[in-house]
Amino acid sequence: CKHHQFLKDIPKCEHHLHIEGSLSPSLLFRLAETNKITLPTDDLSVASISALESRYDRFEDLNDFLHYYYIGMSVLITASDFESLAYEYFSRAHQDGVYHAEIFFDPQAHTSRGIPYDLVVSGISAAQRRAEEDYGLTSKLILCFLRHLSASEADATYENAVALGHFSSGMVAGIGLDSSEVGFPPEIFREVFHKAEVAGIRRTAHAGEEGDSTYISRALDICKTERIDHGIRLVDDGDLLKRMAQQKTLVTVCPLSNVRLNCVKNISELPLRRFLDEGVRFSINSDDPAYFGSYILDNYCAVQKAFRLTLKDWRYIAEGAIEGSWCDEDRKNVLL
Ligand code: ES4
Ligand code: ZN
Repeated sequence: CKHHQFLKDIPKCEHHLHIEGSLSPSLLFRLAETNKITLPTDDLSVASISALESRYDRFEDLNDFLHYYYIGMSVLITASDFESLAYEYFSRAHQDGVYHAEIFFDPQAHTSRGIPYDLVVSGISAAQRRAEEDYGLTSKLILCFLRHLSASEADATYENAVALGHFSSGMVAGIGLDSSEVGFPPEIFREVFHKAEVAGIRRTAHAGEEGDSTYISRALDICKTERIDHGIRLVDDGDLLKRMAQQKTLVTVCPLSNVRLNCVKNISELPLRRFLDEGVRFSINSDDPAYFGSYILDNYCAVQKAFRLTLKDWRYIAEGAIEGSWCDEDRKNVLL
């Protein structure tokens, strides 16, 4: 776009990125071959990169996407596979001007197919260390619970991470909640979120992507989340919007994801102007870049094209993203 270089040069923090959603079709087919994984022929008989990309171009909604997302990640077997996946993401993010990334991972999507939890974390951690050495890109890991699974399965996943010392060591910085939203409200997971709060562990949840604004208020009030992922339905509750502005709760918006999954028809329908005017802090993110065909800078460009923001607006967005990050104050001061 016309402002490409300006937008590229903005020091970015990414807060809403599913590492499994950065599995490119080329890495997917490469790992399927090395690991001798037979992909289900009815869905992934689209055995070419371009055929798969064109299927990805036609997601109907969140669940239609998730179907492909869970099949895709079945090629991830070894710690080195997870390291390749994450390092590929960090390299691309670095090119787009990302200085700090807080990335989600879905342990239950791996343990349920026999891949040990600590193998997943050790692979991703290795990539995190290399990205910091090679690019100076700092990162945090956020463990997400799959909301279509039970509260007790979430609890077992949480306790396993606690037992391995992953939260106390900082190897995992926080917890999140993702997968199918409607019908799986946040309060199902109130107990595990409460435990995390008591233990001083950071908390976020996907809310108000396809679900209505009460999914947002329930995540905040019942699960005591410190952030809201997506949160685009926030505009349906003006009081809640004002409260979030006052409390500086960060909303991690994913514009092109919302278009791809038909949450909105056009980016211009997103409430970003309202957020700016009312002082709601938000960051702009890619969500599942390999599935939506767009990385973080594409999202920045799409927002600029739709909203024609000013330098002042961009400064406000960039600062909000740094201030809303879960890195320490020293790192924030370097970025600010
Ligand atoms: C997701 Cl866009 C989105 N929403 C909910 N859960 C997810 N998992 C991966 N991407
Ligand atoms: Zn997401």
